Amino acid sequence: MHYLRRPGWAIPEHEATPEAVFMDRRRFLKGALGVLAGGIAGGIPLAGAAEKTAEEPADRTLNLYPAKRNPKFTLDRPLTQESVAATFNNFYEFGGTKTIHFLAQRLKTRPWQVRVGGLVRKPKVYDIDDLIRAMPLEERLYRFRCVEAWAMAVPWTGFSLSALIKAVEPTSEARFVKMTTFLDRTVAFGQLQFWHPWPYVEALTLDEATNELAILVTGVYGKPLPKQHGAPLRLITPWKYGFKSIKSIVAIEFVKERPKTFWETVGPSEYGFWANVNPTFPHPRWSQATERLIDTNEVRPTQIFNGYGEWVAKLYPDLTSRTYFT
Ligand SMILES: Nc1nc2c(c(=O)[nH]1)N[C@H]1C(S)=C(S)[C@@H](COP(=O)(O)O)O[C@H]1N2
Ligand SMILES: [Mo]
Repeated sequence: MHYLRRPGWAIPEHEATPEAVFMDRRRFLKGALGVLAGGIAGGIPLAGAAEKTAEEPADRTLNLYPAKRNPKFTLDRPLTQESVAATFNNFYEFGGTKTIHFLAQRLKTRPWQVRVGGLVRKPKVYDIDDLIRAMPLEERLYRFRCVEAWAMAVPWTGFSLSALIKAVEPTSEARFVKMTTFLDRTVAFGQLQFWHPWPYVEALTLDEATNELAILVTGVYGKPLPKQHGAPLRLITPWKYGFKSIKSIVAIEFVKERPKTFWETVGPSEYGFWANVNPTFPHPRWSQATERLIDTNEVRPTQIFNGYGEWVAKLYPDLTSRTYFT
């Protein structure tokens, strides 16, 4: 999902052109200038950003890691090297390349609130640490598959999304769960790209959201989640392409109508709502038959539902329908 000039255009990582890199640098400069201008207008010295980070309150969940591993979820491949997973990321808020881990450190993840509302009986604004402490944390080894045909295997720490859903009691009208990422252009320079539909939004049907596999993730490799992985709270739906796994969530809303998601707005024929992994339905511009492991470069055949059909195939009665797999 790299961009050329026009919105809605994306190319896989292995086809990235020098132009894409150039555009990225330009965006970065634009972002830096924006922050500079903001700093001057506000009379804030440029060191302000660094001072802000230093003020970040303590994370009150540190003693919860490492969480107990759930033995039910096993892998068919080695875990991805932690250092590779932490330095090869997609987080467009911080830029369109894979190396945004240093820029993501600008995000302040404490204090942090998550607003849970919409069609529920018990809406609530959670402080992130209260939420994490109230939920049953566990570790799960999951495969992860990006629509760009790279893959990894990671020990996530988190809790089942259904535990939170139960706590807020959706009404019978609720059919979709909509999730939204933070919006702060002074921190995330990528959000200065006015042609993108910020903030990042994702959604699941209520059936998908209450499936056992869907988890809200707060940590990885036995530690709290690094910012580039979407701290302090991100979704993981391992049977779907990675773009569904929305990062740094600030709102979870129960709605009646299917929400329009960020990538669906950018390119509906390339990054659709369902986005279930399937080797037999190619992306319009590349094959999905195989995937490349990001640390070893090993190429493996892609599995339908990323190998999680046992849990989720029942949610999609028509397996021949391309709709479910774009
Ligand atoms: N808010 C937000 N969430 C996001 C993205 C993003 O750009 N912004 N990228 C998605 C994509 S395309 C992928 S593959 C995964 C990458 O997760 P990782 O960097 O932790 O491996 O995050 C997903 N969640
Ligand atoms: Mo992705």
